[in-house]
Amino acid sequence: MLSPLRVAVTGAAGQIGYALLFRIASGQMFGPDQPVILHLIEVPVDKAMHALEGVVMELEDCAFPLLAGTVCTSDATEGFKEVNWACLVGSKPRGPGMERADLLKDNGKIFVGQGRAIDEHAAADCRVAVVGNPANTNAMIGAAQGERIPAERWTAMVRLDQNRAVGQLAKRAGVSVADVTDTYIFGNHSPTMFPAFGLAKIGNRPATEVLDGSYLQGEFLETVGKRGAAIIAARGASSAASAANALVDHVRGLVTPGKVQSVAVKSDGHYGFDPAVWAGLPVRTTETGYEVVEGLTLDAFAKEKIAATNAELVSERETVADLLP
Ligand code: NAX
Repeated sequence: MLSPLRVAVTGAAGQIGYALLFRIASGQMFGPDQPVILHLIEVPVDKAMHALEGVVMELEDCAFPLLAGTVCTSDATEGFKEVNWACLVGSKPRGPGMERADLLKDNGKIFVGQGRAIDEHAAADCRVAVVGNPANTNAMIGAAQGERIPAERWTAMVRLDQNRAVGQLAKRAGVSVADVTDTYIFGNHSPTMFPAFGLAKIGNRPATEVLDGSYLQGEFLETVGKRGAAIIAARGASSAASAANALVDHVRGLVTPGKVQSVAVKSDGHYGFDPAVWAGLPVRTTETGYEVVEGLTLDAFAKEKIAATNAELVSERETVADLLP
């Protein structure tokens, strides 16, 4: 029997948390033989902590054989103590009339505190997956607080955008999602992100041969870029099950050597991104970590889109400059 992994989830009583925890506890994130201890972290507000008690009751009622324990807390030191993975889902939603700069700064402060707590208290092998928005910049802020945990262990989630792109391409081409490959997201998790359809393949053929260029440059990009808003308009609440599913894919991919997927990581200048920003890039998992897939050919249209999403990431970095050491 493997010894349990400690997995922290912030925002554990939120929508995504509710769709996520049961999948981690059932073994879908770390595999069918890997026990887990869940560290459930919420804000120190009675309503949230009370809701969390209910979630823990439901976890108990699932009698998951792999769930070796739960820790419920609003204290970051206790929450991140000895964790091997930290899934940072919780963040402050944008309120009415709130400027984007204020949202960046308010959430940035959360990630300063959590970045420090992870660096001080997590296990030496800790890896971090940021979901809470603005996810790329939050990951950059969290990583910047660290002295012990290397910055490349901080990732942010763009896998939902990748899954959305794959779903749209398959639907349009009338094929199974399994026939759509090489679909990568470049840049920010925001409407500026670029699903690089020029690299995608459908049934082993370039997507650009299978589907119309005007669809790919127009409706496809618009649908994927605005999917989150479309779900809010239809459901009255933001994506939760698909976001939790994407996080399971993101982490599962990062612990499975040889997997290639879109992950927001410190760009180090790949594909023309500013070296200091966290950008969605195609990433291959290795035995010890991951490497950015290099050498993919991008056309002038793709380069223009990447320059635009890079500019947004650079401007987010400038907005939160006072939170960076
Ligand atoms: P909810 O508002 O349902 O839940 C968020 C939870 O986080 C709340 O229970 C809140 O009390 C808690 N929380 C807030 N600050 C916290 C802190 N400092 N420590 C611990 N817990 C804290 O939101 P939900 O729908 O679950 O979405 C969570 C985040 O995911 C949002 O920021 C959202 O924008 C982001 N998303 C990111 C996606 C991505 O692809 N990267 C897609 C889905 C989602 O929109």
